[in-house]
Amino acid sequence: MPLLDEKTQTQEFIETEEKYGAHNYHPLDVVIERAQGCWVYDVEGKKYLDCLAAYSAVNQGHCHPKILEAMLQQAHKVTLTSRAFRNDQLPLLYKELHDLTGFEMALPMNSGAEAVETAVKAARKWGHKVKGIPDSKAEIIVCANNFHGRTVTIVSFSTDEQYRDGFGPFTPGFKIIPYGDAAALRQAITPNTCAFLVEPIQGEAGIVIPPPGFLKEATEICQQNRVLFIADEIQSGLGRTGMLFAYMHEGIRPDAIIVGKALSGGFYPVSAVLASKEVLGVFNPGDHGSTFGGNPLACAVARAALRVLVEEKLPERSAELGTYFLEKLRTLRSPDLKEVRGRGLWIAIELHSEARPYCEALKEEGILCKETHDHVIRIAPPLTITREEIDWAFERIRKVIEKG
Ligand code: IF1
Repeated sequence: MPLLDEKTQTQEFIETEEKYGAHNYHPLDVVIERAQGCWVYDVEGKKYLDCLAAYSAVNQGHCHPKILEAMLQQAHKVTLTSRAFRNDQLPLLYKELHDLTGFEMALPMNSGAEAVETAVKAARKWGHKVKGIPDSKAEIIVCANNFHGRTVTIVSFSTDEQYRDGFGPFTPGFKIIPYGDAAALRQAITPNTCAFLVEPIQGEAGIVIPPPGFLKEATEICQQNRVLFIADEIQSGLGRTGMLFAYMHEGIRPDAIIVGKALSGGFYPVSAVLASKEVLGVFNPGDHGSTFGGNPLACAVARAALRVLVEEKLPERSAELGTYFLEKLRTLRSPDLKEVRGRGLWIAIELHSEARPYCEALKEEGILCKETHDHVIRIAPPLTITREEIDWAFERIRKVIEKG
């Protein structure tokens, strides 16, 4: 038994982090030192089932050996050439993204927000140069309760006051409609509208699934008005919802999609905009770029991450095991339980009270998950999770939820 004044390693790390780091997060007090598959291990040697998967960036499971191997092999060869020269990994990633998704072209970036910014620039430039919108008049429609990243332009069209507080002045040219409201979309379109940017399922908002038919009607409205339909699949994509992309559940075809997070399996920031030649063809040399965008290390990692998704049939696993997990969670009984919803292995447990205490209690049971928007516990494990691990997790979730 340590002496009273002896600090645990966890406390030491937390104090150092709190002392020298900006406080832009309120993380759970667990200090992770290694991870493998669905499990993470803290500095005290405790293990936890990871039910957040780094906000769906490790769909392939932590430290997947095949992605690690690809990263190490490439790192021994060349990591960064800049786009001033060419490299032997980027064209291969382009081809593999085309073959997998059917989109003609890609523009590679690093973080999700950078890819969203790239999509905004592509849509505006397409609006001005191809659709013929008067210069600097292009408008983009987004949905209330969206989350597309943290840059000043992106929070310019956020409806979350905290994400905007103190960060103005904001970028103009965006209109906000209620999520799921096709009539409002039709109403908001003007001759200057160049794009509709939407999450096929809203993640940060609490895994909010739009009314059936909304996405299909929205794509039809966009086609009728020559407005680009852009799906942000950074969190919902790459198998999370039980299909390769969430938009596929609705039988639609966006004009462009934005990918990130699991595009690298959590090894490295890799993102991209995928679209037609008509859209990405608006970029001329020198229009747009990034020091690390499309670097050979990122491309080698992304190629391996996509190979794992396909070879291990992770979208199919997500569909099968997500249905299994959701059915079990729907047997939970508690007066504090408002709704259990989800698609694939992307599940929300919505409560009447605050979700954070439940997340703290789940941590004590060996499960790591994160509250979103106060009342929702987000359950999003790596897509490599097994039935046995789901059963193990369910017993502990039931203990915490039904104890109340
Ligand atoms: C944070 C949640 C928040 C995203 C979608 C773009 C981005 C994200 C649909 C930007 C990023 C992350 C960011 C992280 C927490 C997490 C998140 F939605 F996943 F829960 F914040 F809302 N589009 N989502 O989900 O990608 O630049 O981060 O690579 O900022 O706290 P990024």
